Amino acid sequence: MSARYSIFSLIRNALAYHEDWPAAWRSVEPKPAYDVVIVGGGGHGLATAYYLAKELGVRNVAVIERGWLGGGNTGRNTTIVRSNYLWDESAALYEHAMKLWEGLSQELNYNVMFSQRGVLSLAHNQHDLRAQARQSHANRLGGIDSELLSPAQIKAMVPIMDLRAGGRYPVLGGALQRRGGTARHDAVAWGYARGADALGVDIIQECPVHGFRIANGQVQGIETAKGFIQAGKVGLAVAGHSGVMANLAGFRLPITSQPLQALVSEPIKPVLDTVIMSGAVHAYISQSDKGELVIGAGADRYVGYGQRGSMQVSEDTVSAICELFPSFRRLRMMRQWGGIVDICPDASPIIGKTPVDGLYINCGWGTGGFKATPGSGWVFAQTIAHERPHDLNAAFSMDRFRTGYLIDEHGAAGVAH
Ligand code: FAD
Ligand code: PYC
Repeated sequence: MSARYSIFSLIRNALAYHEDWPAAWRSVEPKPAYDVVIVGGGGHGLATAYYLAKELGVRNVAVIERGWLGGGNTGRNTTIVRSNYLWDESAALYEHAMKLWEGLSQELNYNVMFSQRGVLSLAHNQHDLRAQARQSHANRLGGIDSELLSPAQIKAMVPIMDLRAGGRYPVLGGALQRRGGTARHDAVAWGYARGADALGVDIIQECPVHGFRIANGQVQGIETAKGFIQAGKVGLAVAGHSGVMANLAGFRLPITSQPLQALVSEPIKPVLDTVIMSGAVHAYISQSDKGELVIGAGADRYVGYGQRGSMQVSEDTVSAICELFPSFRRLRMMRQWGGIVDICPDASPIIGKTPVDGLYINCGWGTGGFKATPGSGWVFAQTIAHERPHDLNAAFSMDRFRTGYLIDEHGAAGVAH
C-alpha cells in the first residue's frame, strides 16, 4: 500500500534525498481470473476501477492497458474542464464530474492541479451570440454558472487579445464559466491509479487485449498478450479504439475515429490567466504552469489512427490564434501531437451495456471527455456493479440511435467536427 502524501512525508523524504518514496502503484502480473476487468488505462478506465473499489466494494478488479497509463488521449489532451453543456442530460453528467473535480485532489491525496481559472468561449458573429445566449440561459436554469460578457468586459479580462482579430474574427461577446478551468492530465491518471491500487486493484501495463471469449452471448473473459484472463464482467474504456474493440466482440458502434491535435509553445512569462475557446475558428488556448501556451485545433475531417493530425489543421489554428493574439506571432512551437477521438453522430458519449452480456462500454467522448473523467468513471462503475445504468447515464445508452432520442451537443462540444 502506498504511503499517504503530506507535508510530513515530504520533509521525511527530503531528509532521505527523496530516495525512499514507495512506488505509486504495484507492478503485477495478471491473475487467472477477476470479478471485473477494465480494458483501457486512461483516466476513464482508471477512475472506473477506483470507484468500483472505493464506492461499491468491488475490489477483485484489473485494469489492462496496452501501453502505459495515460498514454492515450488522457495524456494528449488540452485539459479544459467545464460543465456548460446544452441539454439537461449532458449538463447533469458534466456537472456531476465538475463537483467531483472540485474535491478530487483531497479525495485521491494526489494533486491533480485542478485550476478553476475560468473558461471563456468567444462569439465572432450573430449566430455565435444567439447560440451562446441560448446555452447560457439553459445552464443557469439548470443551476450551472454561466455569464455572458460584452467585448469591453472581455478586453478587461484578457488585455492581450485583439478584439478586432485582424478583421476576420472580430470578438462580439463571449460566455464565461468561472468554475471551469484546467487540470494536470497525467496526474489524473496517476492519482486514480494510485488510489485504485491502494484498494487492491491490479494495474497491468504493456498488455494489449486481442479479443474476447464469448459463450452463449455472455462474455467469459479477454484474450491478451499475457494470456487469457477470465472475468464475468468486462468494461471497455478505450476511446479512439472503441470501434476496433467492438468489432472484436462482434458488434458495431455508431462512431468515427478521427485524429485531434494539439501543440505547445516555448515557455513565456504569465500572460493568460484564463482559458480561451473559439468553436468558430477551431482554436483554444491556455497557459500552463510551466509558461507554455497550450493550443488545440479542430479534428481532422477523415477517419485515421495516426497520432499526429494533419498539417493544414494546425496551420489554420495557429493563424487564427495569431489573429486573436498578434503578440504570439513571435513564439516558437515546441511540440505537436495528436490523439484519436471517437465521435458519435450526436457528439455525446455512450455509457452502458452492449449486445454481449457482461460486456459494458464507455466511449464516444469525442473531443471532450477529459472534463468528464471523474463523473464518467463514477457512473460507469455504478453501471457495471449494478448491471444497469445509473440515472445520470441512462440517456447515454446505445439504444438512443435506434429510438432517435439523440442528445445533440455539437454546439457545446467546443471543437468543430
Ligand atoms: P484514453 O486516455 O485514450 O485511454 C484509453 C486507453 O485504452 C489508452 O491508454 C489505450 O492505450 C488503451 N487501449 C486501446 N486499445 C487497447 C487494447 N486493445 N488493449 C488494451 N488497452 C487498449 N477533452 C476535454 O474535456 N477537454 C479538452 O481540452 C480536450 N482536449 C483534447 C485535445 C486533444 C488533442 C485530444 C486528442 C483530446 C482532447 N479531449 C479533451 C478529449 C479527451 O482527451 C478524451 O475524451 C479523454 O481523455 C478520453 O479518456 P479515456 O480514458 O476514455 O481514453
Ligand atoms: O470539450 O472543452 C472541450 C474541449 C476543448 C478542447 C477540446 N475539447
